Amino acid sequence: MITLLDYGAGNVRSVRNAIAKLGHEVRDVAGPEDILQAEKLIFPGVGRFGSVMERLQRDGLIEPLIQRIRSDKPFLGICVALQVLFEGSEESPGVAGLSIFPGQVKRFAPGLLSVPQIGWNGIHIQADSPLFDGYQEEKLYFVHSYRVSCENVPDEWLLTTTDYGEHYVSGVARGHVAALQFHPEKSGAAGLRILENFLNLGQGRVSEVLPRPAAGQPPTKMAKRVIACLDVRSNDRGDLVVTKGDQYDVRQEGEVRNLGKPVELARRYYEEGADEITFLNITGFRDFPMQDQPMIEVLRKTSEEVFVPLTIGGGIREFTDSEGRSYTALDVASEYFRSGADKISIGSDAVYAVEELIRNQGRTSGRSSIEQISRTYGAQAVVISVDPRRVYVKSPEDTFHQTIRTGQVGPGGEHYCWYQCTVKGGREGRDLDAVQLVQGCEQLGAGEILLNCIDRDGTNSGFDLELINLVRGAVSIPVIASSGAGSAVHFVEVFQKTPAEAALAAGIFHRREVPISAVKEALREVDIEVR
Ligand code: 1PR
Repeated sequence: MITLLDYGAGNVRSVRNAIAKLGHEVRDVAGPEDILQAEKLIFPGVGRFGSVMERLQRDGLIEPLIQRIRSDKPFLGICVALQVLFEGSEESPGVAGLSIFPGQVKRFAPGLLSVPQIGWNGIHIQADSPLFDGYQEEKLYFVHSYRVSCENVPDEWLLTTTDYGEHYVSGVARGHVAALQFHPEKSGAAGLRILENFLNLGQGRVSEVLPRPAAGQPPTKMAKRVIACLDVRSNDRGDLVVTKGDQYDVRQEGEVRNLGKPVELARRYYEEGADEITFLNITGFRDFPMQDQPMIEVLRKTSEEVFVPLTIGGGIREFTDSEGRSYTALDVASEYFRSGADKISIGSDAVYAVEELIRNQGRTSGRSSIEQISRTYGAQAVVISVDPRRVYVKSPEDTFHQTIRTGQVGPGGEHYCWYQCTVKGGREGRDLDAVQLVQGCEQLGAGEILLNCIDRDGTNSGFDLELINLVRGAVSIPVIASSGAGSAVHFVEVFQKTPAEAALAAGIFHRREVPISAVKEALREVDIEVR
């Protein structure tokens, strides 16, 4: 029997599902006494440092947790649950952590690498531990902006280290207590094995031998991510299907194209090695997702079988239903997180939020969907889905928007273009450009950009590299290149010619034209790091 500390923030369902998949029963912590009495306790840290500590405080769990860890009872902490073992964090100044270890958890230093770190990185194991029985140096999934410094962890606790611009602690363990920065429940088969090793430990210790700090290890490397995207909507018969547009037009001969069932396709992509799966509820701008139970059901079912990160977008905004009940964007996002999403993606509402930010001359209100969700769940859980379209102009003076000189000449012989943001699935263009949008969203607290391109969507003609370079150069958060992939070579091109952290495709995977393994193989051949 495994006891789970679910304090109602973020995606705890994935950990629950992973434990169930491994054949163990899960019990929830119902009160402080369970913390002390549980045979094995898992603390899946999701959300911001401050909100995690606030909930622990509210539920009277701080002292029992400290006592449990100090008395060396089996404990596995994940992600923020590693960070709360320290005195505090730059993420939530003034909030005290559990203070098992000294020092503050700090934000990754600004530099060439995007923050948050989102994706698959390696670990260096610094102490023998049965947690890593069977581990074959696979990459594991990390998602965080703050990290533990090596100098704050006593040698006898150091379990693993990782490199991301700097060398930091990605795991601590001693006796029966362990905490990991990466997410084993989201790290595919490799992560499930680590989790299983913890579940099967019996009375065994997680760290048996004194550490041997290794000298001269090459830095671990972050992989470029390959993401499969499923655009989902109801067809005219009311069945929820995966569809695919051609420049966002998903109908062929009047019918919504049907490329398969969402859960089945997601499972297939997981098995084929997708590093992440994204669902976009493409009619979410007009339907209300909390009444759209099939989509939530898709997420629930998928998260039972797919152990890589799941993102869901579509319809995340405030809403009043036909009975006059009001929901905030945070309510909608929370429902998605509870149903198994690791990240949510906001499209139309992000455009409106940045328009308001500009009207307010850059002053934030604290009320936008991005701010609300980021405050509770952390920036790394908030993706912005951008749906831009090229607008060609004869000269940069013809618009106040940021233009580029483009290698792809416009229909009237124009050599310049800007990227116009759209809402409602590309149906409505706004007076906002892609650079204004992403910079505004970063300011409001978004953690990642999913950069679509209406001109390229479904064309198989390759990613819009000019757009990707423009946008990635304008922000310090990771960018997922999307729209236009037609071959494995297009993935090589996007990673060689732009700094995008990830690339996403839909059509070629749905139609089985290019397997995910072929994409990875092509990247490996040119020494691009992949999982
Ligand atoms: O505005 O917050 O409700 O979110 C709606 C979401 O639905 C947005 O993320 C928006 O991008 C998406 N969306 C709306 N309409 C469409 C459509 O296609 N008619 N899909 C749509 C966007 C773009 C990508 C696609 C890539 C790769 N689809 O998701 O998967 O372009 O395709 P490819 O590899 O086949 O070229 P809100």
